[in-house]
Amino acid sequence: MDRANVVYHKTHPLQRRLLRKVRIPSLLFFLFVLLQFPSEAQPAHPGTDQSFPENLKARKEFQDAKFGMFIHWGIYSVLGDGEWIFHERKLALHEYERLPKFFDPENFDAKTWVALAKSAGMKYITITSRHHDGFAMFDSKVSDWNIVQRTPYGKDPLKMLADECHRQGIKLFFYYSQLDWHNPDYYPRGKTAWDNGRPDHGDWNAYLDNYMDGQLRELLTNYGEIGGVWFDGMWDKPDADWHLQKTYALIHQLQPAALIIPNHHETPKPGEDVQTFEKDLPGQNTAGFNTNYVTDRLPLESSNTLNGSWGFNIGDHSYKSPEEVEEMLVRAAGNNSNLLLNIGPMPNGEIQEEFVTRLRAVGEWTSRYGGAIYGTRGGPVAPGDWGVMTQNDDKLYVHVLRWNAPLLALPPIGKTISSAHEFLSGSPVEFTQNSNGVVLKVPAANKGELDRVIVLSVARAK
Ligand code: FHN
Repeated sequence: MDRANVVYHKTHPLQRRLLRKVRIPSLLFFLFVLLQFPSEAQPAHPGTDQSFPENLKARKEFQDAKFGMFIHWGIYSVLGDGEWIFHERKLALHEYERLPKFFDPENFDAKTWVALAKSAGMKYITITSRHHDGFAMFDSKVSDWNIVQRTPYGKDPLKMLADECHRQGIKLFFYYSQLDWHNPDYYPRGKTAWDNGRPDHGDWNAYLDNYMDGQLRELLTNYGEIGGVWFDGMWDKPDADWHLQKTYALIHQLQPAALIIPNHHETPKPGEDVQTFEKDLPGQNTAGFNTNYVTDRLPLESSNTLNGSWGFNIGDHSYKSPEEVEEMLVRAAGNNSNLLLNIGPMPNGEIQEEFVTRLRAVGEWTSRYGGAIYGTRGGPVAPGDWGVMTQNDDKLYVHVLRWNAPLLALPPIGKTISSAHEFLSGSPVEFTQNSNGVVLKVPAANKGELDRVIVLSVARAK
């Protein structure tokens, strides 16, 4: 069904005959029943209006996936100093517009990128289709400010990536920056504005309805099935009318299963499918710009960087170790969230060795521990410094991350445990359970063992 454009047809003669037969009291009753249900156009709660089955299925698959690769890649990588360089150096338009001429990623190989994500145990990829510089990394007809028309490379890497993702069976999401430092119609400008030579006027409606929606239409039409759109940048103009319902309806009309993931750092709004948290676990807000509110209606995601940067940063050596990434993944899962882990490829199309080796090491870990992560949900016990719990069907997984004592006491879990064993070895684990909770005899950690996982078997939920 076309959910964006609900068309009211004229009454058919057959309908007219039927209507004559229906008595007024039954009509009033019908109207009363109808009013008991929230209409699609005006959802009762934030984010609850996607009731169509493809979308609900996609949300569940997203939650099951747990681990994704975030890729920030654009012409800014040429300068090797992150994706904000246009803004940070306060460059003029005509200066930044020289950059595409140096962008020629001759070593880009979609197959290698997708294979790397898979080897890390990542189940989806989210790539910048354009960042705040507004430069489209895809073949866009809406403007020539794009990779095909402005760079010597002249090809569409997102098309190659999408095709490869389809081939290798991994979902592809497009990051799309609503904030635009290049287009004059991004006006009135927002918090991050500087004088880069754009005129002091512009057509905001044209920017949203023609430019942005035009590009989104391209992304959701020309690249096959897409996992969804990851929006960023609304925080630049928090009080503006972003025509969100129009844009969200367009996306769901073109691809009902495509998930809308907005990084606006606010409470989810109608039409959104996932609540995402930047550099934070849900609700923790250590970064200072996320909301503390955590929805219990939508899938959750936490994004973070493998070093300290999103876009390629030649001087950033603050790499996270594989163990740090693994702990992030476990803690995300215990918080009922996915982890979207970022890398910034180089301008030649290669992914730097430091990322590759770390991702492969994480992959070794996920290949052994993935059974206690993928397809699970967080809980039932709330996460703590000691560790987290995940669960599915008839299994509860206790991930012991920081606990030196031989006994671990957990609060009541609401289910009767039939047996307990170590996840990797299968060796039985001693436990007691009563109305006060559960006490586990935690096996001693092997050298370098990050996550001691104990499996509790319980009765399957009916
Ligand atoms: O400004 C961007 C930043 O460059 C990066 O894309 C991150 C990713 O979550 N989001 C923005 C800041 O909220």
